[in-house]
Amino acid sequence: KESRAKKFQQQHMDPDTSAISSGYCNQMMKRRNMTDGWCKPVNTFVHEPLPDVQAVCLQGNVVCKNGQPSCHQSSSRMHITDCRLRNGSKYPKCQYQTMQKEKSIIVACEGDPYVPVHFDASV
Ligand code: U5P
Repeated sequence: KESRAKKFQQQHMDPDTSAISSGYCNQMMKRRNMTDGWCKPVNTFVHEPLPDVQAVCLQGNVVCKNGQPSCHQSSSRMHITDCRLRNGSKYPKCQYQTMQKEKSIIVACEGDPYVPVHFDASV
């Protein structure tokens, strides 16, 4: 079984994309297997190097949305793309809105090495 750390990378890491087009989310949500069996409603991709995102686990400790204490907020803003399922879009035709942002990210971390395993929010 795939580790939670690898799944985080599959669902949320896209360091190397230079230009984001309006079809980015439609393509990426499918390519990264988030439209299998359902349309995942919201998903964020981070366009920063993996070591920079892993380093967030050493940055400000915050409480996660679910109340767990293991979340961390990046001290710098990061380039991200939020994918949001369009109103009325129904599986299997998952249609997403693509929104580029520069925000601080909040991730949950676990393990040894202590690495991101969940994307909680951007602020
Ligand atoms: N999610 C994101 N970015 C956000 C908020 C949520 O990618 O800004 C994804 C995460 O994968 C999260 C899932 O685990 O949506 C469910 O989020 P929530 O409904 O628990 O906030």
